[in-house]
Amino acid sequence: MKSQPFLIPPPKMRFSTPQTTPTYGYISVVIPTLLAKGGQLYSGRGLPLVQPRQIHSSNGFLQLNLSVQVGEFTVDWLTLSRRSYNGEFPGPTWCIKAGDVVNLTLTNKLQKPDFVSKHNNLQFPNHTNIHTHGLHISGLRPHDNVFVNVTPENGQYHYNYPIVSDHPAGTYWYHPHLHGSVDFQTNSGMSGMIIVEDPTDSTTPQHLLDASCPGKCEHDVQLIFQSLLFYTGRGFASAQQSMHDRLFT
Ligand SMILES: [Cu+2]
Repeated sequence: MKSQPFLIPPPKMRFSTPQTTPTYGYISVVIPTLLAKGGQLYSGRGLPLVQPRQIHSSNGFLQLNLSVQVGEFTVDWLTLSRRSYNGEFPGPTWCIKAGDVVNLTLTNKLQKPDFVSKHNNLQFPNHTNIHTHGLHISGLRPHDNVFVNVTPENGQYHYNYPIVSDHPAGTYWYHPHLHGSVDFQTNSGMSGMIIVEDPTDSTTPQHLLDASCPGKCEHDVQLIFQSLLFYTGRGFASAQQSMHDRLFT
């Protein structure tokens, strides 16, 4: 883990034209995205497709520990440092079933100080929380409450998500939702999939059972499209500049 992902820079670091500033090292690069199953195919540049790590529930529970920390990954000659879940890009996939309970401990290993701006501006790159898309769960604590604020230097929150017994199967999504840093942290790579598996009883048609988890997991390929490398427009680097963030490569 890299030690300090955020620094409030001295005034001379507040650039209006970051592209000309060597300190930030802004670059324009396009690296081919490869889509290949099981990391078997290479184009000669870029990385093979890596399947996100899956964490499966057992006996009706999914016990999860997600740590927000700086991770590094290298594509050819380029090494990127990004805020991440457990140093993984993307975060691990939660594989659950209807009727399960998800117990998630979110720990924030980023550091102080944090950049503060006006309400509705980009701010708080090192504060975080977590939010899910697609799950039919409560928005109250300790469930999916987006007003939870997990502070840097080991702030922690224990989320609890009871998944109803008739929850639809599907592929869903999680990402941070602290107002001010949602875009920035999500663009950094902090997101992942939630798979509610098909029920294996008679409510699922055989042709689906033949092509999906839990019986035929080898037919599932997990894909997330993530804008980790956008260095122009409303991408990671623009947000990074607005938040005076110096974590870069
Ligand atoms: Cu969202």
